[in-house]
Amino acid sequence: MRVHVLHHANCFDGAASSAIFAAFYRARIDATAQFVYVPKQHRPGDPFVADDFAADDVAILDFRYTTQPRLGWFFDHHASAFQLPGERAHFEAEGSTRKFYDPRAPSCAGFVAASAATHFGFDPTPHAELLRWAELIDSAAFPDPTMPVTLADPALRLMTFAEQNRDLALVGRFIEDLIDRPFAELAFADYVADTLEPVLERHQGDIALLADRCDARAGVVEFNLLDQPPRAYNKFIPYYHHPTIRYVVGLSIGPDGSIKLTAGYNPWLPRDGREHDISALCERFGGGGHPYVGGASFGPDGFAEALDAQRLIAEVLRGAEGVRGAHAVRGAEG
Ligand SMILES: [Mn+2]
Repeated sequence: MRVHVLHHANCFDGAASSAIFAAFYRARIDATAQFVYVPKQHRPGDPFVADDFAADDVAILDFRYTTQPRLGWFFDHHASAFQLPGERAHFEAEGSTRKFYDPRAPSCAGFVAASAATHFGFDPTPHAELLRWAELIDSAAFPDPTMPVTLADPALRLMTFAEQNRDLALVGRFIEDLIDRPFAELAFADYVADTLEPVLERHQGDIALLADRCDARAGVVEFNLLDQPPRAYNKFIPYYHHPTIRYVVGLSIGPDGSIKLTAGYNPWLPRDGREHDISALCERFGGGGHPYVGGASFGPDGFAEALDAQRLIAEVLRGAEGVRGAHAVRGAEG
């Protein structure tokens, strides 16, 4: 039995969801199943290719739904799970007992564990460390921006490995290791340490670069790193430099050479202080994500389009300051 595990690429929750799913599948569905872990990147239109479904069984974890008839399992918690016409109706009409969606779940890994426990008798307790950190990391519930920027904790080293690793040969190995190796050991395994060493060194440079590039105005930080080499940045650095900013909207060249727009609401501010659905703003530009953090990708020659998108999103987010001010005035009068 060959199982394709299509999961959100370069995301700790995507890797953690895959580990929990494989542990569950071996325990409750087929102990001898062979897993092929296929990382998937968001893109406008249909992000899947025919090869994704060339297996005996196929799961999608922490990533978009598809009406593909070969899809066997689905677990997601993204607000943007259903983007193409008819996808949500297809999911609801099918009523599959193996496809699960809950946009309120703090992490997909936790959602897989809870769903598999409830519906298939899976025991997730051996994976408590993985699940605890997946919940904390994916909901950005860090006590302060220092934890995810200094990256001193083993779990934060593993998060960084998942986000930065570009060696496809290590994707499956890392997911399998997440199933049964303690974090304190895996975080310093040779292949993890080798991958992290240059990443952490460059990260120190990124902290200095973003101190210089973050432009904070009316509650919104914008940064533009389109003149920098392709890479992924730690998304918490702007909040480390500007701990009280409301929103961040940035542009960079992703590791695959595409232009990445990232947008977020400060995770250290009260949840109910957010005036905008970041996912919906990003969907206007073919992207997606969660209500409080999202992104969009543009082709390597999409500079003008990406700059327009950043400006428009930043304007909408800044506009909220005016709206809130007006309400305050009206409130005072009324
Ligand atoms: Mn997730």
